Amino acid sequence: MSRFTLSRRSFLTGSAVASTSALAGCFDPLGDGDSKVRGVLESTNSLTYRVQRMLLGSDDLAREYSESEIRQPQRPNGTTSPSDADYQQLANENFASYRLKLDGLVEKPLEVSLDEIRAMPSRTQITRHDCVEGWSCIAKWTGVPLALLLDEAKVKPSARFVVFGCFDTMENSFDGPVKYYESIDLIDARHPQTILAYGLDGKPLPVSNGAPLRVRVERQLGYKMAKYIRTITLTDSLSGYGTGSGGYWEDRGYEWFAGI
Ligand SMILES: Nc1nc2c(c(=O)[nH]1)N[C@H]1C(S)=C(S)[C@@H](COP(=O)(O)O)O[C@H]1N2
Ligand SMILES: [Mo]
Repeated sequence: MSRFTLSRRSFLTGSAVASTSALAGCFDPLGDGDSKVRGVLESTNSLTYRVQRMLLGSDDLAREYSESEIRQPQRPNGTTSPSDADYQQLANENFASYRLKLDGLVEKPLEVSLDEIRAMPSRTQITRHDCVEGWSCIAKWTGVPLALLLDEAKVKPSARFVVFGCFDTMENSFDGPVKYYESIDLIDARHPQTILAYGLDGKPLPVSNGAPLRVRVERQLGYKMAKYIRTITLTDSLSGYGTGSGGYWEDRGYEWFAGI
C-alpha cells in the first residue's frame, strides 16, 4: 500500500496548502528546508509520471483566480534579457520579423508570425505560477491554445512529445553554454489551459517574462514554462535534445514531470 496511498495523500495536501496560501498574490514562504510548502513540492516532485497521470484527469483544470487576487507583477526569473544577437535583433524591431517554427512529426510544418498568432482564437487565464525555488505569483496570461497550432500542423500519430527550443543561452552551465529548452507530453500540450502566451496582465508580454512567446503549462512547475520560444518540435523521443532528460533543468537533475 502504500506508495500510491501516500503519494495520493501528499498530492491532495499539496492542493489544499496551495489554495490557502494563494491570497498573498506573490509570496516567498520558504526560508528554510523544512517549510511545509517546500516539503509538499518535493513530495509531489517525487511522484512517478504514471501515478500523476492516474491522479490528474487529462483535462482537469488548474485553479483560476480573480483579478483582485493579482497583487504584483509576475516576478521575472531565470533568463530575463537574452543577450543572444539573433534575439536582440528581433526584439529591437518589436518582433516584427519573428516567425515561430513548428516542425518535426507533423504533416504540415508551420512558420507563423506574431500577428498571425494574435489573430487566432485566444484564451485568457489568471493562474498561479509556482517556481521550484519556493515563490509563487498570480498573473493573467493571454495566448493561443497550443492545441490549435497542433491541429493546424496535423500531428503524426508517432509523435509523443512537444519540445520547445528557446533563444536564450545559459552561460553558466557546467558543460558550456547551452540553449534553454523544455518538453511536455501531448496530454499537457493539448490541455485547454496550455497556451503560447503573448500577453501578461493585459499588456504585451515583456522581455523579462519571455517575449515574444512563452508557454503556460498550468499544472506544472515554473521551469516547464519555456520563455523566448523559437521552435516547437514534435518528436517520439527526447534523446536527441540536451543530454536527453527533456529540459535544461531536467538535464541538471530536476524532474521531467513537475506536476503540482
Ligand atoms: N527560456 C527560458 N525559459 C524559462 C526560464 C529560463 O531561464 N529561460 N526559467 C524558468 C523558470 S525556473 C521559471 S520560474 C519561469 C519564470 O518565468 P517568469 O520570468 O515569467 O516569472 O520561467 C521558466 N522558463
Ligand atoms: Mo523556476
